[in-house]
Amino acid sequence: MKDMMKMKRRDFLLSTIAAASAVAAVTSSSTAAAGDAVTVGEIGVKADVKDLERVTQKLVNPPFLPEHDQVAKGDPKVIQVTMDIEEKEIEVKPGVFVQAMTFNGTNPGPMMVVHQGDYLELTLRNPQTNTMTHNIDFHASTGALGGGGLTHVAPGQQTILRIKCDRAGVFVYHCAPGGIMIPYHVVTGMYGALLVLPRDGLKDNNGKSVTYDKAYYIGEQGWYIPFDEKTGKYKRYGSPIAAMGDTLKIMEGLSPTHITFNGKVGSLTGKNSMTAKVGETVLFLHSQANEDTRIHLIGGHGDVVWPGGSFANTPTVDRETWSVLGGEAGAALYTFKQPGVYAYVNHNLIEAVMKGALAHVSVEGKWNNDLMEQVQKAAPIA
Ligand SMILES: [Cu+2]
Repeated sequence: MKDMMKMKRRDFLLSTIAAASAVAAVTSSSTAAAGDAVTVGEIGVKADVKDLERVTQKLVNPPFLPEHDQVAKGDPKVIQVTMDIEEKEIEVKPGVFVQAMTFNGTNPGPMMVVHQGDYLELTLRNPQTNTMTHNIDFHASTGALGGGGLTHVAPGQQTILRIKCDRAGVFVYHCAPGGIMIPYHVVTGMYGALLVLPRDGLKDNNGKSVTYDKAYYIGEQGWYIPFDEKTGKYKRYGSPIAAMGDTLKIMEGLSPTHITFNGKVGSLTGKNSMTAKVGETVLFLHSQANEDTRIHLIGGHGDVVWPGGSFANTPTVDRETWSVLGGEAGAALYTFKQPGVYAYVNHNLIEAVMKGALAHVSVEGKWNNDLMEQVQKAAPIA
């Protein structure tokens, strides 16, 4: 009881210090707004965003994630990233081309990784060589259409946006320049994801800490590519503007002509397969910015799955298939128990096998006969 009283008095003192510091932080900087005050450290003292440590994150191409700690080290930081918008032609399947719009030249755009409480500061550049105005809407952020209202950049311009990452989960970001350009830019490839890890790392359904040996980011994309009945081939265009009229007509049918994992049919199969070893735990991050999907690891499971990619909710366990809605990202953890090639699919199998939504995980290790054994090879019926 006495200890409790002591704690209460201590908390009261600290909160008084915090409030005083917050005022000092705001008044000491003519440029800082009240919202710039941030809680750092265990004692809850307020500091200014400009006083936080700044770290530059080097973005990498999916399916890989930038170097990161699973458990945060120290106080919240400002994580600085730079992305260049690239309008480019992508061959989504041999002989099938699309005038894609991309963040940093890849579909999906790169995964960014921060911890809850960190700030993400993005420099978004739209090079003069592009033809369109773009912007970015972070589903992880709060306000101004996810930042979309503050980030329009015409060719030749750049903008800097800072967001507070106050929710833990994995979230889509996408271009949303306005009107019909919103779906057009998204279904021509312009989206990616942001992973906001809890500061103390991931937890399972019992609140027990879980870690991963490796993580992969799979971005699913529905493409709407006009077909030319005369030539019997998919049409090819010189620019996103030239492709727009025909593409919008296909989009109205709501049925993608092609669906890819990471930009191209086969970008994660064969020699490009994801890899793991028996005993390794893999975090699969999957995003879809427009259409609903359902993910299944053929021959494996989702040991721990965070529906909607939210780490604030209790995860589900032992899943056979898990859904990722259009406009969200999901996270699933699996420890491999058998070697071999696993197919990681959108389990609408038409979309997987006929449209392209399929990847492979190649797993090395020793076969466990207890889990599965071929008791008799195919032979004539006795
Ligand atoms: Cu755009």
